[in-house]
Amino acid sequence: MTNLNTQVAIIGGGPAGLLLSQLLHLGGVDSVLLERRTRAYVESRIRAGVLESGTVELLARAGLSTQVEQHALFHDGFNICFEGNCFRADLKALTGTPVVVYGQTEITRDLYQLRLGAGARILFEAEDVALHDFNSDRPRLTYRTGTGSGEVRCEFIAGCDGSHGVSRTSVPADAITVYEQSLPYGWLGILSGTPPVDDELIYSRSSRGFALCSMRSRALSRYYVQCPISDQLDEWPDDRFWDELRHRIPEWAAARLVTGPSIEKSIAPLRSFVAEPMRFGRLLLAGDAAHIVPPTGAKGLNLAAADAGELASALLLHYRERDDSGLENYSANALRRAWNAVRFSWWMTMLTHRLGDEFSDRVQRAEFELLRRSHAAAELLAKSYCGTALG
Ligand code: FAS
Ligand code: PHB
Repeated sequence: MTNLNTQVAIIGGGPAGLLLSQLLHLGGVDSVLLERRTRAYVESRIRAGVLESGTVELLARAGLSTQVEQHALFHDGFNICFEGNCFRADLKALTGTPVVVYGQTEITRDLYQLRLGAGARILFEAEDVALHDFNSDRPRLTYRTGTGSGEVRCEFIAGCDGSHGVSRTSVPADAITVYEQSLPYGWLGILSGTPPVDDELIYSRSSRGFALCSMRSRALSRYYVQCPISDQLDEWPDDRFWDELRHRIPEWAAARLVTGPSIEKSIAPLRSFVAEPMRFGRLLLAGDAAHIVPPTGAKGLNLAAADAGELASALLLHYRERDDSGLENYSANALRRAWNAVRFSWWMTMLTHRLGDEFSDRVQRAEFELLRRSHAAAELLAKSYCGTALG
């Protein structure tokens, strides 16, 4: 039995857990992080790609400014296209801030390098993590690894273990309320070593369904097409994907499309999920452990980072000033951000996905025309996408 003592025990080594661990470390607060998978597995996951300026500032606070400045792409706008007609959301003119394209894969890799380089206590392949006594002032975790079982005695537990983790489900059912809405569709995404079709992202609503043209660099493209959530990857060989993508994006973009073998291929669900509250005594939830948004609004990773930043500040206030106001306000603040992101991501999904009925088609067309005619509508879209309109 390996017994560890720390101030904050963190469950989950994705963006939320890693960023929290790094910000606490820089503030002089000790943590132990338990991650179910190997480091290589976590770093191999291809997920988010677009960062709000607030997230970039948090990453800089965590010590990642050089990596972002050297490798990120800064975008002043993006295109939304409806049946081939495009509207460019001019983020720079409408909000004054760009969005930054820097993959979640890179962020987790950078944070693991920083944390492990600083001697962080990170337990990989931690199995059977269980939470105990988090309603007391002496919470603890038990776990098992290949070398045996162990216990982490701590003062706080941060549940950063994503949507299928153990933290949220350890809370008594009568102490938590879950809100959920899913669409019968998913995003079939591929990563390819090909140049992007444009310098900026293209969200395209065609009669055949949604498509997104994104990127990770000028030589690495990330594409998505809407598909039934029941589809299997083996139904989508590369040729079928490229052909479907070509039919769903504007002709000027299709003409520039460079295809190549997929490096990664996966299907992600279109789902909204919020658990309230996000604090239970000495257990605090952050990131996907508490909320999920459809990727259409590019909010998931940004929400996780915002939770980690706010939770780190609240814990540092507790330890430095014995002031618990940050902890007391954490859940309300994080939920306000989460519901704002759910609102926008749901709206963006309803606007850009083929929902299969004429009524929705007509509403989408009217919404798209409003974007083109109304400065106020375009401004709200831009500020929501950049995160400056969200609480
Ligand atoms: P994560 O899920 O990233 O990390 C949780 C960690 O906890 C994982 O490493 C997991 O192994 C670990 N864990 C789970 N259970 C555990 C246990 N019992 N014990 C120990 N560890 C445990 N967002 C976007 O903005 N844009 C996108 O395009 C996008 N695409 C996505 C595609 C997919 C397939 C998925 C699942 C999500 C996508 N997201 C996207 C959202 C995603 O980026 C999340 O918002 C982000 O990963 C949230 O980070 P975390 O909260 O740290 O959760
Ligand atoms: C991505 O590049 O993975 C990406 C970009 C924008 C989104 C979702 C995903 O809205």
